[in-house]
Amino acid sequence: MSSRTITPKRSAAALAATCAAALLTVTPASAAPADLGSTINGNAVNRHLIAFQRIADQNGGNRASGQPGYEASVDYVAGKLRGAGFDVTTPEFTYQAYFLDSFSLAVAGQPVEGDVLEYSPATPQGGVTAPLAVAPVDDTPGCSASDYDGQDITGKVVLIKRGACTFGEKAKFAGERGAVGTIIYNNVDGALNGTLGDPDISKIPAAGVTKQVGEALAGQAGAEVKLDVQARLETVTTRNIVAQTRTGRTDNVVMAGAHLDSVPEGPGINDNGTGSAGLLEAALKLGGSPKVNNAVRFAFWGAEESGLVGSTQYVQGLSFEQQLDIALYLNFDMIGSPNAGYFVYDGDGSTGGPTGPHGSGQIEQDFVAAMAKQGVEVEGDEFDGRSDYGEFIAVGIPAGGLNTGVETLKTEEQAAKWGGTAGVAFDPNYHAPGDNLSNVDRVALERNAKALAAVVDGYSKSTEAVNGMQTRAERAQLRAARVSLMAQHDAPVMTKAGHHNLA
Ligand code: DPN
Ligand code: ZN
Repeated sequence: MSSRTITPKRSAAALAATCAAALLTVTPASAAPADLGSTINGNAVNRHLIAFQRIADQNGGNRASGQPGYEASVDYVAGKLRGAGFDVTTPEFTYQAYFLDSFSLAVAGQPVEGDVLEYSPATPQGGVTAPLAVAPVDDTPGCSASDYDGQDITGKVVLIKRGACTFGEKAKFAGERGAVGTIIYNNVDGALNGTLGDPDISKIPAAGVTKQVGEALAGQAGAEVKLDVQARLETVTTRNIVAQTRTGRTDNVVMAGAHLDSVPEGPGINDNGTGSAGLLEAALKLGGSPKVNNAVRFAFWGAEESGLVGSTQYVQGLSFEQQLDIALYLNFDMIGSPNAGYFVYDGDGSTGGPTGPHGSGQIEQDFVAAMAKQGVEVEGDEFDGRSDYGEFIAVGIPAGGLNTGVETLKTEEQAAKWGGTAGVAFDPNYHAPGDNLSNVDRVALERNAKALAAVVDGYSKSTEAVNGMQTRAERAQLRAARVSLMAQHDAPVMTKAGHHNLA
């Protein structure tokens, strides 16, 4: 095992002093050098969270991409990484962001509780007023234009049940048959929280309502609907941070990332101050020129909350050879949820979700072991496409990582195993103003940060267990096979963090 610090040449006097100091410690001479995980201290990680909270407080309460709180977060993180001697760049990128100015929905003169679907076109000023039509409720409601064969929906607002295809497709088909708007209702309890997926799919405005509201509206065909959406697309310029060690092989890079942006609604301390803080602290402890076999590249992503934009553009901006230089990718998004669970991305598909690229099962095992070492039993978490590993696995790069749970409710069994409260979300403040410094589980944060550092440390020495003694040609072949497999299956995923585009 290598020591983390490079031992400088020392004078005889300094050496004598060091030896004397060593004699005073209880560490046996044979003790292995500390691994990176054991150098991580929860208070040091928390200090970065305090910084993010202050940055949000000084910048309108958020750290969202395109906003000053994000820029200040970049300055803080990049400054620390530069200070630690990393090779740091902050590549800029742009994207189209959807801004909603106002939304209202009324049926038969009564206001109806609902929300816009992300990327819904705006209505004219003053909204659209039209009679309500109800799409047939079958196994594939509104999933093809022929669903409207027996019905004239021209000039109407169509009510469609969630299920079987994307919201974007439902809106598109209704628009093709002449509808002037659509209301999509949930098929499970809770808000629909939907996105059309992209700004071009639908020509007609789209609203989302709960199951209860939708079922009530289904009995009101012909009633007058007034839907008013004032929204716009704007080009946002923002950046990622990419910091690499100056040592280690650059053709077998260990990559680890966390998104640094928050949603506009709050300071984003758990989501994802925690992942950023843990990753930053591990980088600072590793240092810019460690004695490693493989270079380590840390990424702090921008615009994750706008649809995984920073990580996606980063991966797509690399040539195939540059992608091949990346041995694996590790992701850390929410690692201090206040009602924490302990989740490791399910690389081998054993929980029933998609299997990660070749090697992802080994990464899963290495995280399981790093948590077990701290006495924590974990559960597998599906690669559901909701965080920045998405584009890495799409191009066949083995991936893994940790999270402590999002909006899902903790079960009795999980509460018995991990503590916390059953029937309450892992993070009740997810994407809300309450995602602040008061609502973090610091024990979970420290454990996850230690595991993060331990696993990064291990791979900086060798990735053989993940990729084998692969030749470059073998690696290329495996990744190409993976990409074509993904294309065949056309795996359904959520395209925006927390915003379903699907049934
Ligand atoms: N991607 C997270 C967000 O930023 O909203 C939510 C999330 C984290 C979902 C981890 C799944 C796993
Ligand atoms: Zn988020």
